[in-house]
Amino acid sequence: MGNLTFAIIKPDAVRAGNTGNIIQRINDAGFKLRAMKTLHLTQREAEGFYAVHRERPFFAGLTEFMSSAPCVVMVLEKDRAVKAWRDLMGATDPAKADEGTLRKEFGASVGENATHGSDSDENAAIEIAYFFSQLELV
Ligand code: IDP
Ligand code: MG
Repeated sequence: MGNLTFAIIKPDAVRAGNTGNIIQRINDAGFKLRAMKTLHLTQREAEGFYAVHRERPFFAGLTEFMSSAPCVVMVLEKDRAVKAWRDLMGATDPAKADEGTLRKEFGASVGENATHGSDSDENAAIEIAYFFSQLELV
């Protein structure tokens, strides 16, 4: 599982028309796209996905945002995929993200920051299974 991670192109980036640009960057960085689909989460589904954050003050805003418009969910493959994808995304707050990262380029704020990435192999497996069946991983 160490070579897989779970990624989302969040509603802000989809709405802004940056889906294609972000997929191009994923491709250029050498990730293999194992699965991808567009979907519009319900607030309940967003709450399930972000359940670890339910006590945080931003939880209601986060789940409302994540269910506000369609997003693109993906399974990415690369050596040490979790770290590689987090490096490409950059810091959670786009204002603090390094030049050349996706959140620096496409993120607007700490909440609306264009992309999601798993933070561990264990959570990658859980997040992949939340959105995809084994049969959907090519
Ligand atoms: P990560 O996405 O870089 O792993 P987490 O701390 O896991 O960051 O937070 C999950 C998501 O919650 C962030 O990507 C962002 O959309 C949102 N978020 C995190 N911290 C804040 C905050 O302080 N205010 C508003 N939204 C936040
Ligand atoms: Mg996180």
